[in-house]
Amino acid sequence: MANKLRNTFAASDLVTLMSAHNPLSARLAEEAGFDGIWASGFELSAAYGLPDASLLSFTQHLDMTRAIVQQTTIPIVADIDTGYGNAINVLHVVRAYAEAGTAAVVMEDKLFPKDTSLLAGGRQELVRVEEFQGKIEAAGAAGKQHDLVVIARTEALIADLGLDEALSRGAAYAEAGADLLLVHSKRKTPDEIVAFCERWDGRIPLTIVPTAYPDLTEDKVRALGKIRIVIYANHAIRAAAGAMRQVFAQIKRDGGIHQIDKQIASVEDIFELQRVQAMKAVEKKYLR
Ligand code: SPV
Ligand code: MG
Repeated sequence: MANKLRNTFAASDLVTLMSAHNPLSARLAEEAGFDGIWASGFELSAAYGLPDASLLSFTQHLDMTRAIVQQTTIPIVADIDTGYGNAINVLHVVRAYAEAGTAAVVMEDKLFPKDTSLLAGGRQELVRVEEFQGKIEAAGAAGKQHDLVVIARTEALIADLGLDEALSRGAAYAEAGADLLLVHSKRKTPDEIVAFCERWDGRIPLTIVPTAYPDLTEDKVRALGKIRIVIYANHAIRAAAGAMRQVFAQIKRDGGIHQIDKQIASVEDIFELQRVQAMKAVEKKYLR
């Protein structure tokens, strides 16, 4: 089967991915019209009530990602963090994600165990360029049979190593066979990413995660020319946390669910998201 993300590339100039931490959030993202899903490590960690610091096992993330793949039709881009170890771990891990049906993996050049990128004062240690090139080659080999897209991610800007280091790492990762380069920035304005884009020679397309610099709209991204994927990396969990907090507080305040009932998704809405009708249709066929 053709890789779904490559098909999406052919159909749209800028691919937008929405985060998800379970199949329900992924289904809502698909319903909203996003091109694909970001199976975010940060979101799944948060859903478990844990920091995004290599605490979840690879199979915990893989199991949820597989469940997301099974309940959606759009391409799934899996966040595999550092690849859970060295190039041998990467071979094992990437094969499993490819077999689960993901369209792409994003692997970052940090040391395992990692710390999350946007945390002020977080530990941000990078692996050697040669080591990460080996890991990219391993990812490419492991995903080849499934035409998996390999996105290499540099954390050079997150680690405050500067534009030159980010650019040279990006070039080295392209040389190792990455299909795209994700360059992450924690600056509160788009300037750093814009400067990177201007200096990037375009040998492979870029992916960005504008969490920290939300003013970079899709129109502005298109104008930069070299960016192919934008990832809205944590908006499912942030939307869910904010909405739950508000609703729970109102129920406490009101002393019951009588006021909130009309304001939240109906039980029928959830039935629809669970595809209950489809189950009823097969019940007719098989239940005797
Ligand atoms: C994630 O969503 O898990 C990411 C993006 O990797 S960030 O949290 O900004 O590192
Ligand atoms: Mg992550």
